[in-house]
This record gives sequence, C-alpha cells and structure tokens, in this order.
Amino acid sequence: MARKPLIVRTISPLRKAIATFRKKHGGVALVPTMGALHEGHFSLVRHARKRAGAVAVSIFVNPKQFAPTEDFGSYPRNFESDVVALSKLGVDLIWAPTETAMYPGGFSTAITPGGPALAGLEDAFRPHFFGGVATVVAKLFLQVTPDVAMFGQKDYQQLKVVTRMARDLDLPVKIVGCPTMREKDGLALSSRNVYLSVEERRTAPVLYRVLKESAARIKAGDALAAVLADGRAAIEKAGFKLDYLEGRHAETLEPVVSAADGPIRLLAAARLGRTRLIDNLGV
Ligand code: PAJ
Repeated sequence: MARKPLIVRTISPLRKAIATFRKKHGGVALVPTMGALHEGHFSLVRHARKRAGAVAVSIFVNPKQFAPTEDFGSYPRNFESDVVALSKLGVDLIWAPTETAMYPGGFSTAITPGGPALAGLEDAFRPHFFGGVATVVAKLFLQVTPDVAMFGQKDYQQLKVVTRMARDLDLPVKIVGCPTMREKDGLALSSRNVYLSVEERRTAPVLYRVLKESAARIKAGDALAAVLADGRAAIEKAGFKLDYLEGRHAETLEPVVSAADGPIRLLAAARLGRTRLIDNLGV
C-alpha cells in the first residue's frame, strides 16, 4: 500500500520534516513543479528516487513567472489527484507553500539571471519569465536544501538557466537534466496540452516531427540556415504561429553558424490557437 506523502505548506514544519528525512534517509532530492502532474513529472520523480533516500516534490504555481496577460488564473490545478499520483510513486514530502509562505507581504528581492537567460529564445517572448523562475527556484533550494534537484530537458533553456544560477551562487545542489517524455505521436507532455482542441491536438506533433527531420538533415551535412528556413516554413504551413525555431550551442545556447560550431540543440516555440508549445532536440 502506498503511503501518503507528508504535505507541508509553511516554512517551519518544512524545515523540521527535512531535518527528520535527512537523519533517516541521508540525501534529499527535490522535483520542483507547478502541479497538474503528468508522466513527464513522474519520470523526474523516478529519476529522483534513484538519486536520494528521500524525495520531495514542490507544487507551487509561481505568479512571478507569469506576465499579467498569461494564464496564471487558468493554469490547470489538480492538487488532489497530484497527491494520489505522488503517493503511488512513494514520494516522501510534498512542499505546497501558500502564496504568503513563498512571498510574504513586503517581499522585494529578485534574482536576475543572465547568460542563457538572455539567449533570445523564450526570454524574447516572455521577458519576465526567467527572473520569476530563478527567484522561485533559488527560494525552493534554500527552503528544501536538496542535495540533488531534477529538471526536464523539455524546458531546455530553463534547465540551463537553473544550472548556471546554482553554479554562480555556489548553491550546494546538483542539477540533473532528465529526458523529455512524449505521447506516442511525439508531442512532448505538458500541463498546457489540455488547452488544445481536438483539431489542434492533431496538428501539435508536427513541432517534434520538424525538429527530428531538421536534426537528421543537419547530421547528414545539410546547411544549418537552409534546414532552419525549411523547418520554419513547415511549422507555419501546418497552422502554427511560430515564435522561433533556432539551432544553438547545446551548452551555452549561443548562436552557431554551422554544425562544426556544435554540439547543436534545436529549440522551437510555436502557438496553436491559445496554446503555446515549446520543444527541443539535440542534433
Ligand atoms: P512545470 O512546468 O510544472 O515543470 C516541472 C518540471 O517538469 C520541469 O523541470 C519541466 O522541465 C519538467 N517537465 C515538464 N514536462 C516534461 C516532459 N514532457 N518530460 C520531462 N520533463 C518534463 O517548469 C516548471 O514547472 C516551473 O518553471 C518551475 C521549475 C517549477 C518553477 O516554478
């Protein structure tokens, strides 16, 4: 029988619980999430269990990473079913801070990430986003004090931003990037996929298909600029509004001219109706 994880909402019981887990289990792994959990999140939990004796999952829909025009109000929230799923996975602790536990009145400190956070990808379309992510993730690390924290490659730029921040601030946590989980047709799992209409859902896998075909052509020696131009056209022809399709250096996210400047990571973001999809693939 699965044991229900301990659910904690404020800092003081969190610190007590973490101290107890550390004594009992040694290492602590953290999986930061915004809830509405799916197989992508669960895969991070499974990776976490291999890395530490105790696993904590945070669930917090972070207002600071949403612009006023974005979907903070309507972001899917399924706390009860998330708890059931995490119980089955043997998670020890769910850190679900209240908004005032995370951002008490008068809160006025922020982390401003540079480097990969200014690569001209997600940041060009969501300028507030990585500041909000870096601030909340730094707080989550200081609250939970994990030895290791799992992030999905699905949000590749976010993974690089968090890794850079942990290194720059000497945060004593190892950041681990985990592979993207997908539907059978290739669509990357995302909490926001529930927004897709039946017709949009049929179109959605095109994004990954284009990434795969582009990666194959680059590997075969086709010129990067030509492959990207064809890929952009194919994504738009399928009915998406393209934000970007770019080939970047896989580690720094800096622009590359040809495969010789690699390793290359292809990164894309595109909108289908009201849903914004992002995906990426290594070449
Ligand atoms: P959220 O979108 O809930 O994602 C939580 C974690 O799950 C992230 O590390 C994300 O990359 C990973 N993830 C999402 N979909 C995935 C998939 N299909 N395969 C593998 N991993 C996947 O990302 C956030 O929340 C927030 O920005 C957060 C880091 C929690 C800060 O608020």
